[in-house]
Order: sequence, then structure tokens, then C-alpha cells
Amino acid sequence: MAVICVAHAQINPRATALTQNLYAKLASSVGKGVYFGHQDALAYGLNADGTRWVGHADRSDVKSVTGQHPAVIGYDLGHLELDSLRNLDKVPFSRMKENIVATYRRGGLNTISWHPNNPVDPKKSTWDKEEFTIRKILNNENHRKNYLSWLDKLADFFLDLKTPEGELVPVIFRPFHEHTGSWFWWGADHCTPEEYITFWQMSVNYLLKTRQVNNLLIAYSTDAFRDRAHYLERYPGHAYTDLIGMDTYHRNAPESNASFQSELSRMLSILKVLSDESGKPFAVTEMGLEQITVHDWWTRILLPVIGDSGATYFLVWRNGYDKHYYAPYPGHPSVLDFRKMIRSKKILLEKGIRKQNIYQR
Ligand code: BMA
Repeated sequence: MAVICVAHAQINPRATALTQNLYAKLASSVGKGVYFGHQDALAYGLNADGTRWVGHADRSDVKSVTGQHPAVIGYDLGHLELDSLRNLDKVPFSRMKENIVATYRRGGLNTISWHPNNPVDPKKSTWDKEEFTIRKILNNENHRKNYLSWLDKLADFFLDLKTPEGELVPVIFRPFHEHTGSWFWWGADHCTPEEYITFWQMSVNYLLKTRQVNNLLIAYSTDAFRDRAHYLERYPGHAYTDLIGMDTYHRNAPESNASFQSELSRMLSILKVLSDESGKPFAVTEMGLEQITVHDWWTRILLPVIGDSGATYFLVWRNGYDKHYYAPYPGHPSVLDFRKMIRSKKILLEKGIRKQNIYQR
């Protein structure tokens, strides 16, 4: 008899009960709706005239147009490593913590990425093209110590995500993303697959074992990929990954509408197979069409592909400013279509995820 061992898909045996519950729920979420996520949703957004709002209590652009916050909220820790009080997009880390706890208390899901500066030369940004930064960290004790001191700052942040009752809030941590591309210092042209994997394993071991950060689920996310082998080329292994993800943006719409759909569908099927084999949930960890220039994009382009894909969630990128946004805001021409997508019941916002009690068995 074939025994499929999926019960131990979660990598950290010491994870808190809430984190284990969350993992079990995410791993069995297939067919129960796909959660909608938005980066920095609670931090800032756009007004109807295209100006920005920043730091309003309990506000998000998605809530302004639907009455509910997104099911998943994304945050980024870039510049925490520099002891900055605000991240690379000027979001105060103190507010970020409050919003993570508030989202947890509403029954929503928090996911955290990290765009760190270059640990070998902290003056250089995350987009620094310096080659072999990872090799230098792995081979040079001073660089490695400095890098681990950055992970300590992350660990302190994660371990400070506590409710007033003292519960540690589980979050998804998604480091060193889009590494099939080469625009970040950990990208494909700047390290070998072996170096990337060693670096990943060292980082995860440091957070989970050395620092005992037991409220994390670890997400792996490539950029667009050619095939299964390409996806797995730098995969750190089932013992170092909780959630299987990918980032993929729709560019050059509307000319590319059909090719975006077929590419998304092709890559989702590969993730689905890997997910079935490993017992790990999968997600589109970043995506979107900048400025949502196709006004029925949500129901015509996205929903037909993602709705029944088995993905746990998809997250669109931030509403940064009037030329750089991915979710509708009041007055945007795609608002009606976004609401229509939510009415399909296949895509869930805050109320939908809350009903699923993702932190309870
Ligand atoms: C990019 C852009 C940048 C931002 C970075 C990190 O895609 O949104 O403006 O600084 O992500 O959030």
C-alpha cells in the first residue's frame, strides 16, 4: 500500500500551537476559496484624486471599496537591519507590529518579505548588483557575523509580535524572493544554486533553531520560471520550506492578456503538483497589473485562472503612488469588477478568512 507522508510538511517541530494550527489550515485550504492579499494595505493608499493617504487607523483601499480589509496583508522588513525606525517604503515598524497584531485578531493572515540592503556593504541597497555577496557571507567570518546580527534584529521583531494577552502571532516569512531573476543581490547571476541553498538553510536554521523563533512559516518564492526543474534549481528542500510560492506580474497589457493567463496557468499547475507531492500549500506570493489598466482584469483575466487553481492566496503589490498601484481604490475604474470577483465567492477577503478560523484546529 502506498503511504503518502504529508503529515510532517511543516518544518519547525517546535512551532507554537497557533502556528501549527495555521499551517494545518493553510495546507487543507484547497477548494475553500482563494484569499486575496495586498502589500502594505493598512499602511497607506490612494484617495480618489490620486493623492496618497498614510497611516490612518483601520483604513485600507480594499476596505474603502468593498467594506472589508484583504484576507492577507503583506509587510516588508527592509531597513530593519539598519536600525531604521521606518522600512524602505517609509512604513514605521511600530505601526507594522500593531497592524500585524490587529490583522491576527480579526482572523486574517500576515506575510512578511524582506528587501535588505547588502550585508557586505550596508550602504548599498537591496538592488545592488554586486556579485557573490552570498559567497562572501558564507566564506568570511566578519561578513557572516554582520549578516547574523541582521537576522537577530529580524528575530527580535518576530518575537515581539504579541497580543496584549501575550500570544505570539504566527506570520509567514518570505525571504530572498524572486531569486530566479538577478535584480537583488541574492539573484541568480550573483550566486550559484548551491550557495543560495546553503545561505537559505543557514538563515532558516539561525532563526528557527538558534533564535527559536517559533511563530514563523517559511515561504519560498521564485519569480517566473520555465519549468519544474527551473523552479526547483535553488529550492532549499522540503525541510526548509513551508509554503511554495511564486511572484509573477502582468506586464504589457492588453497585448499580453492571453499569454499572461496561459503562463500563470502553466506555472500554477507546476506548483499544484509540487504541493500535492509535498503536502505544502502554495500561493502566488506577489502579482498584479500595475495601474490595473484592464478594467475587468479581476474577473476576465485573473479569476478564470486562479479561482479553481488550489492556490491558498494571491497577493497584489502595494498602492505606493498614483503611477504604482495594484489594488483598486475609491473611484478607480476597476472597482466594480473587483467587487464582482468578490461576489463570485471564489476569492475571499477578511470576512471569508475569519469564518475559517485559521488559528484554531
Ligand atoms: C518594489 C516597488 C518599490 C519598493 C519595493 C519594496 O516593487 O514597489 O517602490 O520599494 O518593491 O517594497
